[in-house]
Amino acid sequence: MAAMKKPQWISELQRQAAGLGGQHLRIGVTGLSRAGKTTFITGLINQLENHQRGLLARRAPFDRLEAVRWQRDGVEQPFAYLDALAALSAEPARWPASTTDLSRVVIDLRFRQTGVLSRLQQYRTLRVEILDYPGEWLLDLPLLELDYGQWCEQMRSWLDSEPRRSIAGALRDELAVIDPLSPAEPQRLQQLAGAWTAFLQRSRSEAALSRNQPGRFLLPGAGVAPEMLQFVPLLAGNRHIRAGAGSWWAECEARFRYYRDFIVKGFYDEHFSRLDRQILLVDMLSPMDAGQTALTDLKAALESVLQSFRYGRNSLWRRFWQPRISRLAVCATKVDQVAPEQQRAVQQCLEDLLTDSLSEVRHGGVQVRGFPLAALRATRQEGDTLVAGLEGQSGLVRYQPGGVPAHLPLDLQVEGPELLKLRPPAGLHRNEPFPHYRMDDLIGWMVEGVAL
Ligand SMILES: Nc1nc2c(ncn2[C@@H]2O[C@H](COP(=O)(O)OP(=O)(O)OP(=O)(O)O)[C@@H](O)[C@H]2O)c(=O)[nH]1
Ligand SMILES: [Mg+2]
Repeated sequence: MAAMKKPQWISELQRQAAGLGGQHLRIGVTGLSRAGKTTFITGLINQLENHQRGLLARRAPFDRLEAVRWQRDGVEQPFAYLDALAALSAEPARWPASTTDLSRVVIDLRFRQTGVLSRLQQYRTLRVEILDYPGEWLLDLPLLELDYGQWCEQMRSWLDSEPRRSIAGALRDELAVIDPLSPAEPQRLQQLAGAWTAFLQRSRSEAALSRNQPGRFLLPGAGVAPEMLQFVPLLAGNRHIRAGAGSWWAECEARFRYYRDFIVKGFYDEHFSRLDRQILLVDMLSPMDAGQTALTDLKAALESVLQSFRYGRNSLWRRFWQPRISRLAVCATKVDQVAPEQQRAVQQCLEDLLTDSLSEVRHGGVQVRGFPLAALRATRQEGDTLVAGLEGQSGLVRYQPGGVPAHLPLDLQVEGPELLKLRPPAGLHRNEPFPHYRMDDLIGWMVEGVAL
């Protein structure tokens, strides 16, 4: 019998369906320095690559996932997945290195179609795009709203209070005595910019502070000329100053403007434009451990990052209303450091910290959900103790993590659990799903609602 010719309308439908088959999902992974972004992205690729063996296998639409391809060809600055894997699967295992520049992740997922649709089109593809970057850069977003004089005022008020006042020490006085209208001294300016960088480093390492600006002083990234990073806040200045060419003020202001309008704006556009969904990763446990000032700074830092959404013509806030970002996952990271029954309390403390910002985001029509997350579980539970390896040591330790309050008190005074420096678990391999907490729930929620 001769093969039946396919009616033309079926061919046309097939052609259209093929055109519709490729979907894009841009996920913004937003997190301050050390929040766990790189480990999370590595874990995400690992869970997707091993979807058949992990918890995703039982969850729609991943039960129809046929193939996963981590794309490198044609991707500018691809994410160093293999380097991260090499560190994690080393003997002894190491965490991925802290990020020093922007990189991109592109993952293509191919889903099998079922039922009637499968006649028209056998597969649908989803391209997931994510950026990784040093967390320090995120803290520059609020600069988009400031001019140089306002920034100087803000820095003066930050340096007036502890712990920044003590950390800055003599630098604060040096910056305060400079007359902004006097002629600039390039060599001294260079020294002061170096001293400001050292101040930011100490704020981060000694006091666990989050708001360390300008972030590129800590991690410049490629393509930023070092001389453009030579400016400091002139503490005697204010928003009303106007100064002639060649003055301290003019020199610092010009570089501040370049920093704000090209470097920060460029990153903002790259990170925040065209996002479909967003994952906010927050290491809540370290600042809870460090104490009240670290928590206060974290709160202010996250609020200002979330507020960046509201500003500007190209603001996310407007897209929330449209709404373009339809889902925001808020995740307390590294919760494997506490007992499983304490993990929800860590998440609750994070949501307590961000109550106002999150209700504004919800008000804008965005779905918000919390996930106490561990992208990579470094601990194992045995009875009421946790078992894990410590960084720089062999063997395992058994310990009981301290308590986590059910809620964050309003004055942010908490006794956090004592944290140990854990190393990743032994025996990780690219072709086995990593142990984790709730990565499957999060990944499932991120793609929910995408027609696949
Ligand atoms: N126990 C545990 N520790 C984690 C986990 N994820 C990250 N960490 C720890 O947190 C550190 C920082 O994680 P990264 O993934 O490098 O964080 P990041 O947000 O990429 O940091 P930057 O690149 O510096 O902005 C790691 O070196 C680990 O010590 C996790 O799932 N569990
Ligand atoms: Mg990183």
